[in-house]
Amino acid sequence: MNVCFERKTKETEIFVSLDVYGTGRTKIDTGIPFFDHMLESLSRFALFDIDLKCRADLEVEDHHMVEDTAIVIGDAILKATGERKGVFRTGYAILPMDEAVVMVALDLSRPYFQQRGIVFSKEKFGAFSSENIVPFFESLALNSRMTLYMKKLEGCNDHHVSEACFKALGCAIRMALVKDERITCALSVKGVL
Ligand SMILES: [Mn+2]
Repeated sequence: MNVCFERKTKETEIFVSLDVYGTGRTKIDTGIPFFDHMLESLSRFALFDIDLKCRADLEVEDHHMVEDTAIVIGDAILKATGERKGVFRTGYAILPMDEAVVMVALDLSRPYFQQRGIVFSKEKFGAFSSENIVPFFESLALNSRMTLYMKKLEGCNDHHVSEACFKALGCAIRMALVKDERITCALSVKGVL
Protein backbone atom coordinates (compact mmCIF):
# COMPACT_ATOMS: atom_id res chain seq x y z
CA MET A 1 0.00 0.00 0.00
CA ASN A 2 1.32 3.39 -0.98
CA VAL A 3 1.32 6.35 1.35
CA CYS A 4 1.98 9.83 0.05
CA PHE A 5 3.31 12.79 1.91
CA GLU A 6 3.96 16.33 0.88
CA ARG A 7 5.71 19.13 2.75
CA LYS A 8 6.08 22.69 1.55
CA THR A 9 7.93 25.38 3.40
CA LYS A 10 9.76 28.52 2.35
CA GLU A 11 12.93 26.43 2.26
CA THR A 12 11.88 23.14 0.69
CA GLU A 13 9.16 21.41 -1.32
CA ILE A 14 9.16 17.65 -0.92
CA PHE A 15 6.89 14.93 -2.22
CA VAL A 16 7.23 11.27 -1.29
CA SER A 17 5.27 8.19 -2.22
CA LEU A 18 6.25 5.11 -0.22
CA ASP A 19 5.33 1.42 -0.18
CA VAL A 20 7.13 -0.21 2.74
CA TYR A 21 6.24 -3.65 1.36
CA GLY A 22 7.74 -3.05 -2.05
CA THR A 23 10.59 -4.60 -3.98
CA GLY A 24 13.20 -1.86 -3.73
CA ARG A 25 12.19 0.21 -6.75
CA THR A 26 13.45 3.75 -6.31
CA LYS A 27 13.06 7.07 -8.05
CA ILE A 28 14.81 9.67 -5.94
CA ASP A 29 15.78 13.19 -6.86
CA THR A 30 16.94 15.42 -4.00
CA GLY A 31 19.20 17.56 -6.16
CA ILE A 32 22.31 16.08 -4.50
CA PRO A 33 23.54 12.87 -6.20
CA PHE A 34 25.38 11.50 -3.14
CA PHE A 35 22.24 11.80 -0.99
CA ASP A 36 20.16 10.13 -3.74
CA HIS A 37 22.69 7.27 -3.71
CA MET A 38 22.40 6.88 0.10
CA LEU A 39 18.57 6.98 0.08
CA GLU A 40 18.56 4.44 -2.76
CA SER A 41 20.83 2.19 -0.69
CA LEU A 42 18.48 2.44 2.31
CA SER A 43 15.38 1.81 0.18
CA ARG A 44 16.85 -1.16 -1.73
CA PHE A 45 17.82 -2.91 1.48
CA ALA A 46 14.50 -2.06 3.16
CA LEU A 47 12.66 -3.26 0.01
CA PHE A 48 10.85 0.07 -0.12
CA ASP A 49 9.29 1.29 -3.33
CA ILE A 50 9.88 5.00 -3.08
CA ASP A 51 9.33 7.99 -5.29
CA LEU A 52 10.85 11.12 -3.79
CA LYS A 53 11.17 14.55 -5.33
CA CYS A 54 12.69 17.46 -3.49
CA ARG A 55 13.25 21.05 -4.47
CA ALA A 56 15.22 22.97 -1.90
CA ASP A 57 17.22 26.08 -1.26
CA LEU A 58 20.49 24.33 -2.08
CA GLU A 59 21.99 27.72 -2.90
CA VAL A 60 21.95 28.37 0.86
CA GLU A 61 23.37 24.90 1.59
CA ASP A 62 22.12 21.33 1.85
CA HIS A 63 21.07 21.48 5.52
CA HIS A 64 17.36 22.34 5.06
CA MET A 65 16.95 19.76 2.31
CA VAL A 66 18.39 16.90 4.39
CA GLU A 67 16.47 17.88 7.52
CA ASP A 68 13.13 18.14 5.70
CA THR A 69 13.69 14.97 3.68
CA ALA A 70 14.22 13.09 6.95
CA ILE A 71 10.97 14.55 8.32
CA VAL A 72 8.99 13.56 5.24
CA ILE A 73 10.40 10.01 5.00
CA GLY A 74 9.91 9.60 8.77
CA ASP A 75 6.31 10.78 8.54
CA ALA A 76 5.68 8.43 5.61
CA ILE A 77 7.13 5.44 7.50
CA LEU A 78 4.96 6.29 10.52
CA LYS A 79 1.86 6.61 8.34
CA ALA A 80 2.66 3.35 6.51
CA THR A 81 3.36 1.30 9.63
CA GLY A 82 0.65 2.89 11.80
CA GLU A 83 -0.02 0.93 14.99
CA ARG A 84 2.68 -1.61 14.10
CA LYS A 85 0.15 -4.45 14.31
CA GLY A 86 1.11 -7.97 13.21
CA VAL A 87 4.83 -7.27 12.84
CA PHE A 88 7.77 -8.26 14.99
CA ARG A 89 8.57 -4.56 15.47
CA THR A 90 12.28 -4.94 16.20
CA GLY A 91 15.11 -5.37 13.74
CA TYR A 92 18.86 -5.36 13.65
CA ALA A 93 21.74 -5.68 11.23
CA ILE A 94 25.51 -5.90 11.24
CA LEU A 95 26.41 -4.85 7.75
CA PRO A 96 29.82 -4.83 6.12
CA MET A 97 30.97 -2.83 3.14
CA ASP A 98 34.55 -3.66 2.32
CA GLU A 99 36.56 -2.58 5.41
CA ALA A 100 33.58 -0.84 7.08
CA VAL A 101 31.12 -2.56 9.42
CA VAL A 102 28.08 -0.86 10.94
CA MET A 103 25.61 -2.16 13.48
CA VAL A 104 22.00 -0.99 13.68
CA ALA A 105 19.35 -2.03 16.20
CA LEU A 106 15.86 -0.58 16.13
CA ASP A 107 12.41 -0.87 17.59
CA LEU A 108 9.32 0.65 15.98
CA SER A 109 8.04 1.92 19.28
CA ARG A 110 9.16 5.22 20.76
CA PRO A 111 11.20 8.05 19.30
CA TYR A 112 14.76 7.78 20.53
CA PHE A 113 18.16 8.04 18.87
CA GLN A 114 21.66 7.16 19.93
CA GLN A 115 24.84 6.57 17.97
CA ARG A 116 28.49 5.79 18.58
CA GLY A 117 31.40 6.46 16.31
CA ILE A 118 29.61 7.74 13.19
CA VAL A 119 32.11 10.48 12.36
CA PHE A 120 33.66 11.39 9.05
CA SER A 121 37.08 12.75 8.25
CA LYS A 122 36.05 14.50 5.08
CA GLU A 123 33.74 17.48 5.13
CA LYS A 124 31.97 16.84 1.83
CA PHE A 125 30.75 13.96 -0.29
CA GLY A 126 30.48 15.88 -3.56
CA ALA A 127 27.92 18.60 -2.80
CA PHE A 128 26.73 16.84 0.34
CA SER A 129 27.96 17.92 3.79
CA SER A 130 28.98 14.96 5.94
CA GLU A 131 27.78 16.76 9.10
CA ASN A 132 24.19 16.16 7.92
CA ILE A 133 24.36 12.37 8.10
CA VAL A 134 23.87 11.80 11.84
CA PRO A 135 21.11 14.48 12.12
CA PHE A 136 19.36 12.77 9.18
CA PHE A 137 19.19 9.48 11.08
CA GLU A 138 18.12 11.24 14.27
CA SER A 139 15.33 13.15 12.58
CA LEU A 140 14.16 10.04 10.70
CA ALA A 141 14.03 8.08 13.97
CA LEU A 142 12.13 10.74 15.90
CA ASN A 143 9.61 11.43 13.13
CA SER A 144 8.86 7.76 12.47
CA ARG A 145 8.60 7.01 16.21
CA MET A 146 11.50 4.59 16.07
CA THR A 147 14.10 3.79 18.71
CA LEU A 148 17.29 3.70 16.68
CA TYR A 149 20.78 2.77 17.79
CA MET A 150 23.70 2.88 15.34
CA LYS A 151 27.33 2.10 15.87
CA LYS A 152 30.35 2.02 13.63
CA LEU A 153 32.26 -1.14 14.43
CA GLU A 154 35.00 -0.75 11.81
CA GLY A 155 35.87 1.44 8.87
CA CYS A 156 38.13 4.17 7.58
CA ASN A 157 36.66 4.97 4.16
CA ASP A 158 33.96 7.60 4.67
CA HIS A 159 31.91 6.51 1.64
CA HIS A 160 31.85 2.91 2.86
CA VAL A 161 30.96 3.87 6.44
CA SER A 162 28.15 6.13 5.29
CA GLU A 163 26.73 3.63 2.81
CA ALA A 164 26.96 0.82 5.38
CA CYS A 165 24.88 2.97 7.80
CA PHE A 166 22.10 3.48 5.25
CA LYS A 167 22.11 -0.17 4.14
CA ALA A 168 22.14 -1.47 7.72
CA LEU A 169 19.20 0.76 8.59
CA GLY A 170 17.35 -0.57 5.53
CA CYS A 171 18.02 -4.20 6.53
CA ALA A 172 16.86 -3.61 10.10
CA ILE A 173 13.65 -1.87 8.99
CA ARG A 174 12.87 -4.72 6.56
CA MET A 175 13.31 -7.19 9.42
CA ALA A 176 11.12 -5.18 11.83
CA LEU A 177 8.29 -5.08 9.27
CA VAL A 178 8.17 -8.82 8.58
CA LYS A 179 4.58 -9.88 9.19
CA ASP A 180 3.84 -12.80 11.48
CA GLU A 181 0.29 -14.13 11.57
CA ARG A 182 0.83 -15.26 15.18
CA ILE A 183 1.06 -11.61 16.20
CA THR A 184 -2.51 -10.34 16.19
CA CYS A 185 -2.08 -6.90 17.72
CA ALA A 186 0.86 -4.68 18.53
CA LEU A 187 3.68 -6.79 19.99
CA SER A 188 3.72 -5.42 23.52
CA VAL A 189 2.87 -6.70 26.97
CA LYS A 190 0.55 -3.70 27.19
CA GLY A 191 -1.24 -4.67 23.96
CA VAL A 192 -0.61 -1.23 22.50
CA LEU A 193 2.54 0.81 21.93
MN1 LIG B 1 28.57 3.82 -3.07
